[in-house]
Amino acid sequence: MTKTVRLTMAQALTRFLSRQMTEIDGKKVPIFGGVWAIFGHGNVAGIGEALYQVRDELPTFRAHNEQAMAHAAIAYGKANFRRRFMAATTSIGPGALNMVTAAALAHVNRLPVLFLPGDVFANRLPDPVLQQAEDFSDGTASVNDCFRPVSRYFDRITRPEQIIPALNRAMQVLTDPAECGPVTLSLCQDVQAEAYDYPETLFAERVWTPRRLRPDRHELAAAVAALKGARKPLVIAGGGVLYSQASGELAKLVQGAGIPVCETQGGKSSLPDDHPLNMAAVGVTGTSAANRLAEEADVVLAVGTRLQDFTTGSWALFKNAGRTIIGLNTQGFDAGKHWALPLVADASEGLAELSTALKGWKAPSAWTDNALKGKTEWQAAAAKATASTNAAYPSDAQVIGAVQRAMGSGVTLLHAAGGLPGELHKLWQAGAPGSYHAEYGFSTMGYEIAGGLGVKMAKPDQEVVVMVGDGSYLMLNSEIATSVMLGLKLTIVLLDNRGYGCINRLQMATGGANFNNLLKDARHEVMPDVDFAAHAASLGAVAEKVASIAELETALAKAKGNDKTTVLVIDTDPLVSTEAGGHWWDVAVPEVSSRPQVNAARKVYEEKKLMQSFGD
Ligand SMILES: Cc1ncc(C[n+]2csc(CCOP(=O)(O)OP(=O)(O)O)c2C)c(N)n1
Ligand SMILES: [Mg+2]
Repeated sequence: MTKTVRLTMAQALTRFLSRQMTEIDGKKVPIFGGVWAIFGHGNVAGIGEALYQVRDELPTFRAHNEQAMAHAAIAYGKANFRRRFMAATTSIGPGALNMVTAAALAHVNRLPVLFLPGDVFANRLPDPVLQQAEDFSDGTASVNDCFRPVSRYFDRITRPEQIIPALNRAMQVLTDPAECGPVTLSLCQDVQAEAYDYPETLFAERVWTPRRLRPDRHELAAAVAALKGARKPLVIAGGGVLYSQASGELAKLVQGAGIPVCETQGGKSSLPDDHPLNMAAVGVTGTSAANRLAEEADVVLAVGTRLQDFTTGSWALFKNAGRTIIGLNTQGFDAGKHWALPLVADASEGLAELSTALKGWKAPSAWTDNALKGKTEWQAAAAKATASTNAAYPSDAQVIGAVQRAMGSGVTLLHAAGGLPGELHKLWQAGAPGSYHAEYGFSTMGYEIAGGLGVKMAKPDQEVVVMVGDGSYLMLNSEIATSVMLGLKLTIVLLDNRGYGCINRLQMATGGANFNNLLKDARHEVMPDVDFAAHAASLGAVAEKVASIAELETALAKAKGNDKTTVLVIDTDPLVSTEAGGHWWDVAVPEVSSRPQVNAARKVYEEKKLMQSFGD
């Protein structure tokens, strides 16, 4: 007879989560770093009671906003290279839906997170309950169905025993490098509290190790043949290099064969910025060093990248007509994109096998030397953009220079939206793998501060520096208070250009009037003058407004000694961005307009569109 234990569904769930382990550096650790929770109707009585039972093995953390706590959970998974992750639970209705945007963020970025939103009563007796939407024609619909398209696995638990196969499936998805993404177990509130005789074996300790898929023989042979025939090979390193912790194998391959490397937003820090073969950022926000190689490359080895438009310059970047793209990716969907030669494998395993097969082969030295020269030229341009200044309104690049000088490359730098991603991708000199944390798959405003908190939980000994614009800050800043409460220090640099600077620039570039982006161009009775330092201080942070780049550097140096979250505010220029580097990006310009500026922009747009290649 199977031995059983009588538990509520929620108790079974939390007990199960607390028994899942992984091994990091030979040490067994819980795979779940904890559970973020905002309680309410639909989770306080069920999941809330169950989390209390396991609070010593599976800590619960309280936040101020469900989207933000989900950001923290997701950032934790990313900072752990997807080897460990967190869960997040909410009440039904608004609490649950507040996590949907974060679910999409994790879905796009292929990051593991377990969502446990409360759901309506499975028995429907008290319907409609508080916070329940009513569908006139579908009795099974609930607002939590919104999680379906943004979850890699979605299940609604309407009977207590359903949690048994659901947890199995959840763990498979969370730990599978190819399928990895958000899992949503939507927990009907009555079912959370229902008891069932669960088999004791469900709660046995399990140790999950990452699956490292090795390449198929034929795919490997085709990739090796393509690379051996290359005159101008180039590697694009994406986030998959970091998740696979393949930096060592990447360095070995490219050093052996003299192949230059460029990095996507997700893949930046795959090699340190000062690695001679690292051409750094590629694409729309790329360096001149990387982009001129991408234009000419005849074989592009794309490793662990989704090849999104910022990487490919909306498919106008690669100009060598006879080029071959090799897609080394653990996920077949990505490996075969744009008719690439697929090489389905874990990045580390795939790179190792390519190294072995290419032993003794070298790219033509003229190509490698040309790359090194291009890097030197780029470094001079970047140094100019980031140099110190006395300007009253410095550029984002000049602020980045100050942060880099004050903090070095040893910190973990985090950003997500606004003008900063482009500038940081080009200009930040990253150190160790994972030290550059960008959320630029979904580019969610409001990821920054909560994301920083998640990174700090994953790397408590690291200085975590968050760079954020005034727009993103105003959208979601509440977890500053949580960082103070948990004693998890962040250094937040807030660039106040009084509006949505990058969108204003995009508006101008597409012929638009300055309209509704900068505060001065928005309908107003009173011009807002937000005192960000006072605001951050009210949340418990150490906060200061600095008047210059020099003051910022001094304040950052001082902040290193603080053990409390520190917010440094600086006014910046909304109109300037770094001219050097970069590439065209496809943003559709209106075909007809009464504005001559729009018509002129449309003409340029139509010319640029001709650079795009289709069918590859
Ligand atoms: C949630 C969300 N809403 C809207 C956008 C579109 N968007 C991208 S950047 C941006 C402006 C960001 O303003 P700020 O943080 O001040 O940065 P700045 O552009 O001024 O550098 C907007 C509205 C987004 N990425 N995310
Ligand atoms: Mg701004």
